Amino acid sequence: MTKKKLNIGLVGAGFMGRTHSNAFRQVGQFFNSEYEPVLKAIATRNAKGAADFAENWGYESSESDWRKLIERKDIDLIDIASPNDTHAEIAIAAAQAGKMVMCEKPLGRNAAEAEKMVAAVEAAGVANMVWYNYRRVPAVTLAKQMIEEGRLGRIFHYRAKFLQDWTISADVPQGGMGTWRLDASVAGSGVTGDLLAHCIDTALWLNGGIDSVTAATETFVKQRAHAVSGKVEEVKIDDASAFLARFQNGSLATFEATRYARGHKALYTLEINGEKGSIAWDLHDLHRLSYFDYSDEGHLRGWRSIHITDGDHPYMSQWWVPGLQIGYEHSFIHQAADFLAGLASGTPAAPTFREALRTDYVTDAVLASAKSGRWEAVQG
Ligand code: 4PW
Repeated sequence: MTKKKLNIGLVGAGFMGRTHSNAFRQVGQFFNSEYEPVLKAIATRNAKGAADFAENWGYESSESDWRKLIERKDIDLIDIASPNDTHAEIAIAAAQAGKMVMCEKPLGRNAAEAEKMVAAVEAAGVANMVWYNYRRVPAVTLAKQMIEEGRLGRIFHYRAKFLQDWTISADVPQGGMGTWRLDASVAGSGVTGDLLAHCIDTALWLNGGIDSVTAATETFVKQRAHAVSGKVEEVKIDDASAFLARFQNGSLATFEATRYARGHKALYTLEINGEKGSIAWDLHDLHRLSYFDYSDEGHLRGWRSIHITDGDHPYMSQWWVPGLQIGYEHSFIHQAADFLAGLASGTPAAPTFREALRTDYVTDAVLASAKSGRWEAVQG
């Protein structure tokens, strides 16, 4: 079958640029689609960096200004993997030029910015998606399936946390390459938009909408040198953020994220407790879904550990033989596969910009509540 070429222009050559490039390179080998992603061009500000990235990942060309990608007629899709403060401008320009747009999370630095991005892609009628990759870890996708099958029954509790420890030292600068996540003007917020956004996206998907939140945030290191200017500046991001949430289905939830949990690098865990059962998942053991089924016979009842490597499990039939594992990068490959499947079927892959905007509404409410000290309603 002759495949339709999908010419990709990537913006950003950092960590996320690599995860996306790897996904586009591999997806066609493992997932059948009528579309074939073509790594057409990469743009990043540093011309040599762009050229090196292009050579390493197999992009046909490179640019040092993302605007060049948007002007090019031979590019169908702009993939945004650059820092958060660039998302809106690039996405809006790309949509106005009629390009499809994929964007790394969070969609905007705040909901107001994200709303403009939603308006732009919807006005242009172009395909769009936000890279919330953890939905596509097979164990998390299986959790969704189990909830839809009614295996947990009425949900009482949702519990999620995302813990890291990489900013404990006061010597870590803010701003610049690699440390822009600490600069509020670039990132929008700290762990709320960076880490809790993942937890919130998964939660909205698995457990439905959030009505209201009450939050507390803390900034442990108050001043840091700027990575480029060297000037010591006030730190305006939240280093840690915790909140309680009331979901529309009546369940009560707790969320926590920090970059000050010594010993933890990327511990994303979630647990859901329902009337009929519970499930729990841990990114450090991503193939495993722990499941407690209250309908088991009493003498056998207990937490079971489902090893998600079987052909019956989501996405796994496309990989190796049962029992063999996949990893973090595969969640991005799955997301690329779903995007291509969405293009082919006409049913857009989730989360679209509009769906991902809901996460920005929650993170805005979390930050507002941390300031006001009150419960805040979630917009949308
Ligand atoms: O999006 C998140 C990043 O900003 C990631 O999922 C993990 O936390 C890894 O790096 C940061």
